[in-house]
Amino acid sequence: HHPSTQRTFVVNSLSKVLTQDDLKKIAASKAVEYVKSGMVLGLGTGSTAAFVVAEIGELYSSGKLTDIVGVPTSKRTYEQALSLGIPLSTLDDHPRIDLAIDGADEVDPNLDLVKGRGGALLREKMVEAVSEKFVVVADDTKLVSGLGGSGLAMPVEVVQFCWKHNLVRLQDMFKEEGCDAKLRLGDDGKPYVTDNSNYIVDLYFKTPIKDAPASGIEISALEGVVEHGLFLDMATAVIIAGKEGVDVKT
Ligand code: ABF
Repeated sequence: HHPSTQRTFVVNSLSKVLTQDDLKKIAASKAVEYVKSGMVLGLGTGSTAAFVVAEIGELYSSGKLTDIVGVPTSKRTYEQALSLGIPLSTLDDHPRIDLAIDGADEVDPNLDLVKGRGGALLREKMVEAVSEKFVVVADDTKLVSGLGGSGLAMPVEVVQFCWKHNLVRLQDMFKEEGCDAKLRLGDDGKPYVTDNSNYIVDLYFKTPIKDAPASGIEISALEGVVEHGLFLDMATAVIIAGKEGVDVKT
C-alpha cells in the first residue's frame, strides 16, 4: 500500500509566524473533523493529542457532539478528559473503539510510527489496536525517512524485575544499528515509572532500524518486555501540519 497525500493550505489570516503549537492545533482540528456523535473514542496522550481532547471537550460541552464516550490512553489524559466533562469508559466496557486520535514521535513514509516518548505506549497500543480508525496527529518535525532515524528514543516498556538484563539484551539485539540502550529517568533522577508500574528502556539508534516488523516481533519475544514503541500498520490516516499546509496521508 502506497500512502497518498491530500494537502489543505493553511489560511493564516493574521499572517503571523506559526509556532509548533499552532501546527499541533491545526493538525488536531483537522482530526476532530472525523469525530461524530455517538462514537466511542480513543483519547491519545501527549501535547498534540491534548489539543484534540480539549477540542472534543468543547464540542461536547457546547452540545455540538452528543452521546460520545472516551477511553483514555493514560492517567494524564484521563485527568484532562475528566476535567472537561467528557464521559469516560474503559476497554473492558468498550472493547471496540470507533476512532482513536493520538500523537506520534516519528512517522515514516509508510505511516508506520514510533510512539511512547510520552511514556504511554502500552495503553496507547492496547486502545489503538482495537480502533476501527486510528488517526495520528503531528507537526512536520515528526517525519522521518526510516523509524529510529530521528536519533531520539525508541521506547521499550519492561517490567522492573531485572530491567538491566533486558536493557543489555535489547542493546545486543541491535548491535548492527549501533544502538545505545538507556533506562529512562524521571525529572527526579529516579527511574521513570509508567502508568502500569513498569520501567522504560529507551533505544537510541545511529542508523534507522533495518527491519522494523522483524525487530518488533523479536523485542516482544523477550521475557519481561511488556510492549515496544513500534506502531506498525496501525494508522488509518496521519495528519501532518507544516507551515505550507496540512497534509492528510492515508
Ligand atoms: C503520544 O505522545 C506518544 O505516543 C508520543 O510519545 C507523544 C507525542 O507527544 P507530542 O504530541 O507532545 O509530541 O502521542
